[in-house]
Amino acid sequence: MSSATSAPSPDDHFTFGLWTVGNPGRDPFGVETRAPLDPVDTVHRLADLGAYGVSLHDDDLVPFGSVAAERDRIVARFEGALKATGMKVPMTTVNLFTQPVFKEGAFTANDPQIRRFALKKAADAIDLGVELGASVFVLWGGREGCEVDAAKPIAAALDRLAEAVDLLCDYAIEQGYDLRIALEPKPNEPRGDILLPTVGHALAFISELEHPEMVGLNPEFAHETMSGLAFNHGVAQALWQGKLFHIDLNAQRAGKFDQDYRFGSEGVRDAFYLVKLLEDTGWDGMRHFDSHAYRTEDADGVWEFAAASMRTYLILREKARRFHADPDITAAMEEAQVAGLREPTTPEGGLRAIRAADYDLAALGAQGYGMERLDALVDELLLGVR
Ligand SMILES: [Mn+2]
Repeated sequence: MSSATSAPSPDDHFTFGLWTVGNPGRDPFGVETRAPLDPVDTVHRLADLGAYGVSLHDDDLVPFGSVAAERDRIVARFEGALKATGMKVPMTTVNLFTQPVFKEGAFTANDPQIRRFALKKAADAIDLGVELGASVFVLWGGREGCEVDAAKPIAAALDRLAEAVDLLCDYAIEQGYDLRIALEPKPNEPRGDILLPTVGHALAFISELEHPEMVGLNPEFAHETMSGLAFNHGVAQALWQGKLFHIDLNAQRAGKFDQDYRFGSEGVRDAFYLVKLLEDTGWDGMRHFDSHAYRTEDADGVWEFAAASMRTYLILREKARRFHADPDITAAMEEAQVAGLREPTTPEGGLRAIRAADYDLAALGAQGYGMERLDALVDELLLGVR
């Protein structure tokens, strides 16, 4: 049996948000179709399936408004499940979007009192994450945006967003926490437009922060695809800039609502190139699924969804291995001059030599690259006939 069909193991670093398998099937037009899950049961089920760990929003584990004693009891019980299973919590995040208080924004709400409450909640969530062993804290600003442009000067909102991230970095430093912050871009939904809509916007924003070295990205497949962008290109640039701190895997069709489908269920080719990128570059972080089962599913369907998410990743990982081992693909890549791109452009003599040289434009313009053949070979690989 190939490794594609072997069972997932903790070494594969698969993680799931508590909110993913715990998604109760609610949508804007319909109520829940599934019962809530106990986070302790979720940890045990995912451990049985071969996952490495779970991630969570503060409110996924400790219901909003819980008093301190209740919080401590819940956390202790959850830590018991982690200990019993060996499951880890590599990433946590803060829910700054569900409660009515955040309807106009959190870190970028017009009302300073709301911004201060959001920071208090985020600092509490950082404490919780560190207590659970997390080294990445994700900030997804779902409510940081607007529908009424007249009511939200964007530059001022970005000032407040930077101020909030700076304060949280200062807090982590003061506490001596080994923690990095990962921003998660998204173009829209639930707000009409959201700040830091793409990987590119977020990378540029980070350069304006007081502690840019502590802040990176948690890009999500669905979110970049919603913008019509190539997710694997965004991830490649984040890696290139040393800013891939975490990643959210799922599936999405461009031009649709935020679908959060099971990884690989749409855009298999995009998913393949993403997996190939992560594996080729030796990504040693989490393969984190931020997705949910279809609303049609009962509890059995949810665990099928979780198992299939990991299995699809492993199949694509095996396809990436075969890509490199396939002599026809290797030959087609040579014809496509792929290796030439790794060669520095500048010859001895620099720009002066470049300007002095003659170029056979007719020959350069006439050469073929054989990329149709290369592309078709990749299709054959993905379709299982090579
Ligand atoms: Mn996400």
